[in-house]
Order: sequence, then structure tokens, then C-alpha cells
Amino acid sequence: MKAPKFLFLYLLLTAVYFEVWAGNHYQTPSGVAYYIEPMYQFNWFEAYFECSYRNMSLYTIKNIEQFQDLHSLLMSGKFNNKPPNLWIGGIGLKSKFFWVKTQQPMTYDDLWAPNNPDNANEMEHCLQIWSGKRYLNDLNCERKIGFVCESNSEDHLTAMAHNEGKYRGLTINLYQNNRV
Ligand SMILES: [Ca+2]
Repeated sequence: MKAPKFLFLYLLLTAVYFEVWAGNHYQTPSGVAYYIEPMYQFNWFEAYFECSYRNMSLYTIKNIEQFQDLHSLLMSGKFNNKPPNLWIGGIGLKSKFFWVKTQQPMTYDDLWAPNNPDNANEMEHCLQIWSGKRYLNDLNCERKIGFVCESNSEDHLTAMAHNEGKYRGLTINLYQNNRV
């Protein structure tokens, strides 16, 4: 007779865990998962850190279909039928942008909002998805908006190599400290 009680507890804990884990995780119509922070509280550098902290990266456009899939999610009822202003993983100078993650140039000229990139006041060096506009804008990196992170799973080997380097550095530091 105790089984139902344990079952209830298990289901409750599972629900709590899922709620904590799910947080700002969203899924597109085609099933791709993103971490999206819609609150306007982060400059580009903070957004970059927030994604890295989660072992993710600021979103990089790989093709139009992938972007439209994300945009469909942003246009869904989850965000008041209006895509939030979100930092993505592009930076640039003089209106030429590239993706930080892949170091490839930003080539989707059809995705810029009208009259952009305009590098207004010569202060707009970071890339955003623009609320209600089609679609991208260059913006002052210090502005506080939301952000969207993508998984690094396809970069697993790169991440492993990075971590190995980090631990090697740690070993060297410890060794040096012992010598002092
Ligand atoms: Ca602009």
C-alpha cells in the first residue's frame, strides 16, 4: 500500500526537477532545443558568458530553414506573439559581421531589418534578433536585451580539447604553487 505514496513522491520530485531544468529551455516546431532569456537584462558580453556558463553558445545562423524554425518558436504564443529582442553570436565592424562560434562571415543579407546594418552613431557592433522587425539588427553591444543560446553538442570534441587544456593549466599552477 506504500507504493502509491512513493509513486506520488517520485512524480512530484520529477515535476520539480523538470521545472528547474526546463527553466528557459524551449523547443522549435522541428524539435531543436534552445535556451532563451527574454528579459532585457544582458549586454552582449554578459549574454556570451551566460551561454558559455551553460556549456552553450550564442545562436549562430547555419541556414535560412534553421533561422525560420527558431523564428517560428519566437513568434509562438510563448512570447506574446512578438519575438523578443535577443543577442545572437555575431559581432562586426563597419557593417561587416561574422559568427564568433564558427568565425565565418555573416552572409544572410536578406535577414537584415530595413536600412540595417546601419552602425548608428558608429556604436553598433553586435548582432541581435530585433523585436517585431524582419529580422536582424546591429546594436550597441552595451544595450541590455535578452539572448538565445544553442547547444554545443556538435562541438563536443572541441569542448573536450578545451577542457583538457584548462586542466593542464591547473596542474601547472598547482605545481608552481608548491615550488613557492
Ligand atoms: Ca542598427
